[in-house]
Amino acid sequence: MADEELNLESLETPELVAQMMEDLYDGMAAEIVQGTNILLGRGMSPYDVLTTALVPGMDVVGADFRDGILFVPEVLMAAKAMKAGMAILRPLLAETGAEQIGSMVIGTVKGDIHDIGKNLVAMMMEGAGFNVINLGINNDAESYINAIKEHKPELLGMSALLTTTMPYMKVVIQALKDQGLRDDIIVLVGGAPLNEAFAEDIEADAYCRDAAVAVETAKKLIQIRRSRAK
Ligand code: B1M
Repeated sequence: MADEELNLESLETPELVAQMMEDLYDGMAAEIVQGTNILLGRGMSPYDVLTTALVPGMDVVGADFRDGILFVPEVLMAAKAMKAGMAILRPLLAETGAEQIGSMVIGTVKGDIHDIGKNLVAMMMEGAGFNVINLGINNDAESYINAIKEHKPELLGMSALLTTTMPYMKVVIQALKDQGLRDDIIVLVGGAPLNEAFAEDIEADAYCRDAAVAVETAKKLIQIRRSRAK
């Protein structure tokens, strides 16, 4: 059967998930929206839709981009399809949050326009009950600092996907120190090229491997800070 004739509704869930991974790869946003809605309609949780269909689909895109099989225009189409699915899941993930447990300013650092992972972290944090101020991409130190002064969050999250942009996180942390703000805020960093040693080196409070770890770490460090303040 040709792809355009494929009825997603007729597929069993495992086949539908596999088809969605292919559709994401091909940048077919309408099909991703339809598949996401079908899975939700079948009772799959928003988190499971995200982690079983969308994120693994993007992983395949990432591997083929690295290997020179896919190029920027195709990756942009895939990213657009991913975002179309995330747009459906975002309010649903946010709904699951209980009372507000803290707030976070988050953004991708200067020179870097990757935002899918950062938006995923923002969504999961909202879902866990955090108020999230999402600064978007390409943030310089001033942008982070202005937002921190305005919103007074407990947490700052920084994302970088490029080895050339990750060192900028250190510049932001130095700027926080210069402004006397560093001790008032928990700094979490993440992004594919980072690791724990890097986070330690730049004096961030923690490296978060993925969005779930970001939520866990945020909760843990806020709790520690609050119990110390008592
Ligand atoms: Co780009 N890109 N890209 N790209 N891109 C990578 C990152 C790359 C690894 C691909 C590759 O070569 N294999 C490579 C970087 C190499 C390096 O530096 N080591 C690369 C490159 C080279 C580039 C360009 C330079 C390509 C070019 O122009 N020649 C260019 C740079 C543009 C710029 O930023 N200045 C570029 C452009 C693009 C697109 C615009 C086409 C597109 C971005 C679209 C968008 O984001 N709106 C794109 C994409 C999509 C990717 C890949 C394929 C996928 C990234 C992604 O969305 N992953 C990526 C390959 C890869 O990572 N495998 C690649 C899915 C996402 C869910 O995962 O972002 O890792 P991730 O987020 C995770 C965790 O890392 C963590 O949690 C998230 C969720 O679990 N996390 C955090 C992330 N941020 C966090 C913040 C936190 C906590 C956890 O704060 C608390």
